[in-house]
Amino acid sequence: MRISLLLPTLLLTVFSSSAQITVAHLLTENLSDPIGIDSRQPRFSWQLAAPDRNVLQTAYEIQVGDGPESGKIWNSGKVQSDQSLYIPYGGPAVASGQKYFWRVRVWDNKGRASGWSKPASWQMGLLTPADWKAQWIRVANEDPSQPSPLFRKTFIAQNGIASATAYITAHGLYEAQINGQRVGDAVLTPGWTSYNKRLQYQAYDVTGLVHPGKNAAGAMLGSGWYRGYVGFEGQHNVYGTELSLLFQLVIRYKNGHTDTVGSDGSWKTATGEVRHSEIYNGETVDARKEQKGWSLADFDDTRWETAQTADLPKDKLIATVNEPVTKHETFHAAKLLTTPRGEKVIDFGQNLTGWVLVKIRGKAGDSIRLSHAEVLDKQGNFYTENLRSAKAQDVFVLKGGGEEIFEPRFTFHGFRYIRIEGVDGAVNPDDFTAVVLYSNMPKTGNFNCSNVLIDQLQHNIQWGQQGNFLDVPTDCPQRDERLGWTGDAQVFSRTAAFNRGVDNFFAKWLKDLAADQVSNGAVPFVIPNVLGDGASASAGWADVATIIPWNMYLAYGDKRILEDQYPSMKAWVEYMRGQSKNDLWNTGFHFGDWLFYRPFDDNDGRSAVTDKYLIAQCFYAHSTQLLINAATVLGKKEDADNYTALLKRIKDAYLQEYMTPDGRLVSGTQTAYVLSLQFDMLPEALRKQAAERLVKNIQDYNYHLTTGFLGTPYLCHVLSRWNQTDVAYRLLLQDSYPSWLYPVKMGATTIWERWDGIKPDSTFQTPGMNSFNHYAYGAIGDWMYRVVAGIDTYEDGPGYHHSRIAPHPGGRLRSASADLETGYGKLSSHWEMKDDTFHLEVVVPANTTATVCLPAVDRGLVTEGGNNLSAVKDIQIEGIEKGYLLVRVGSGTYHFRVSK
Ligand code: RAM
Repeated sequence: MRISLLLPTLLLTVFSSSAQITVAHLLTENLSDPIGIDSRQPRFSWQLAAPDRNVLQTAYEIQVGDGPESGKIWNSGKVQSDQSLYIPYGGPAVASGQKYFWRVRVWDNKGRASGWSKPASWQMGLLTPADWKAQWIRVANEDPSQPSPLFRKTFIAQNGIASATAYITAHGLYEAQINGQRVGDAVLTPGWTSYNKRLQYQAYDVTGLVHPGKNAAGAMLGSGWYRGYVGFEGQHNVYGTELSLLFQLVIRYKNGHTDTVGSDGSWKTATGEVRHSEIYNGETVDARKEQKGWSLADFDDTRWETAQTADLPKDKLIATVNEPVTKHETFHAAKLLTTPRGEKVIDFGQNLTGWVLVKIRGKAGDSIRLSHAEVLDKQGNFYTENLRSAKAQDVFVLKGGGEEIFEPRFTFHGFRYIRIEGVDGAVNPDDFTAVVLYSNMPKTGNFNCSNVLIDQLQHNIQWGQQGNFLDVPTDCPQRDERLGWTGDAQVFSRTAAFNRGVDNFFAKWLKDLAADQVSNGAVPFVIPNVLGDGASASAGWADVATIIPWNMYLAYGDKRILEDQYPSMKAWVEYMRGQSKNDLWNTGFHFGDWLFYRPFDDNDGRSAVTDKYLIAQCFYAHSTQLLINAATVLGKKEDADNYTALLKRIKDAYLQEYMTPDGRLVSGTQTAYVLSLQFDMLPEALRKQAAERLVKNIQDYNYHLTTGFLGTPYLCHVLSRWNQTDVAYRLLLQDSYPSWLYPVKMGATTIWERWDGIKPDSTFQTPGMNSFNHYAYGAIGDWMYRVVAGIDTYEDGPGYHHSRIAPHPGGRLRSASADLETGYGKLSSHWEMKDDTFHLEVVVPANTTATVCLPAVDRGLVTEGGNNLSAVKDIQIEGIEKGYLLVRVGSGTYHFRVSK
């Protein structure tokens, strides 16, 4: 009895005195064991873990070798450094297609050394055009109805296979197979880039698919973004008219030999069951035309035609840096309905992006047609008018003789409902599964609180992100648009970086931005640009060029995005400078504060219209400020000085043109005051009264926001910065139009494009522009994480190297929590009000520190882990700021209590 009581204490002592540090979670270029890396100096990141508090790394050693255990290729030696993210490889030149292994060990501030980590690996891509032995191939005479072509080739592999890697890309979309098995799990490959300038290939480890003896490899192609319809003006063939394939398989043998099987004039081609596909319009699959076993070695291809080689460029090929689109959640029918019009409709309960997998039985030639819709109308009928010209229909034709399974490949839809046509008799809802598609970004953030409507809002924000991060950040997934709208992406980017790991996603897209930037520096409305160079340079849209690099730098602490994007950032600021007269930029077309509040009955003149050139000048200043920030981080002193001088002139010109001497702005809207305050446009002395005017305006609208795309993301932040968090909470909790919770109350499961997509009388906004899956207004998520739960990073310790935990209880919330997987590990802030006592649990990852802001003015009212604050030796009191007690902590878990 005595022993058993003692044991836990004993174990605890032993455990803490010998507490070990470990190192894990090794990433190369932010990816786990990636294949196909372009960077000749790949960067390494890892995480430390230790059970005790205040752990900081003081040194590291990295070994790189050609096998898991060896450091033969490069040994960094012991490097005194606290850096644990993005350390560049420093060894001899890397070789194309070569696989490398690395491991790391670290030392900490308590004199401990970790053991070697488990090894991680990466494999280089094909680094030069000459590494591509394969040739581009295509179909000699394509059928005008554009069925998907199949290509195949048999080959012999020898004994002793060590590894096999497939490098594949296409003009169009591809799905590859080897010996009857699908290659990889990515869909809609090769993704979407500015194809004529940058075309991604994917690299796959196919060692398990290739065997000694006779094998077959092949691929099927679809039109996709390459030549299908993209854009709302009927554009198609934007990048070309013909589909082509580039396929290279490299087999390495244990004896050091390699075999390369590449697409060339010996490949065979035919068509199969995919008879037509378009992203907007859907896919037609006719199972009767299936070429069963078409990628098996013994398939009879004597009736297939010979593929034609094509002299197409290989110098634009790039490895894939972002996570590919893959399948995620699946949904079963929540309800089967017969609408008033008598149509059979399934409700999946969630507005999503993806497609429907169907199990079905019938006779050869029977067909089923699925149409997709986001909403039912007021009468309960299937509503597709807001899809505009996008047909969004999949048609499956049966071959008969048992259960058949259909799933499209080269399309996607934005939908919650499907209409089913062509099934005689009863529909079995279990035969239909909605499959969700999005870029495979790691989930990093969680936010929840005691208010169920706010939790639903967070759910809608996440689903808005998932539905629109499909290789590029799209505005919407359902209508004939689905384009990489720059304004939408910039307003949502900071929120996006909380919910999911979007560093590689945006790094890739920003390179397309730089590639498509007009030679005069103008940034297109959409990236990849399918609207032409004239469709560019709108304030708040084009500023994506400066805003996203800076936001990604803050969220991930990676300087490289600033280095890579710096010329593009600067070119955009120079564009505005070139357009300005006397430092005032007041020319050109601008979307303005897109979709701002307009009353239903527009007769009272209360529309919240903000002068577009006032907005342009604010963003001119903001982009210039971000360029100065980037120049400072990158040590470009001369640029920083020059742009600081320019910024002063931009602000002077602003005041002269748009503000009265007493501090009134020519547009008295929320957005005008929000942008002026957020971007520090006003002299210090006039800011407080500007904040008061903003609050007064909000009160005049009875605590409703009236902001559009550009004012909304900053609205609550500005209120909090001027100590008006209570007003911000009133806006957040507002549930009548216009507000964030109005759509939630109307049953939304994603963020809507417009505040009033469905009006209070259940009629719709104009079908010409009414998406129910548009993430821009979801930008409030950033305020929920950073202010409500209170997780933020200091700019001089970006990527949460030095984080700020500053929860703001309010809005009658009893509790709120946020968790974030940072580069260093999990950072959390969970707060709860219990009997007048404020409880805060904070988790800070190793190798970082945090400043915790506790809502207390007197340290005597605060305890941590039950002890009075001054008795806790590993917590440092930093002072009082705006009614908060600031304490500095190192890594570890902390339980604070603040009593009244
Ligand atoms: C529409 C969409 C998009 C927006 C542009 C200006 O096409 O609403 O989100 O950025 O307009």
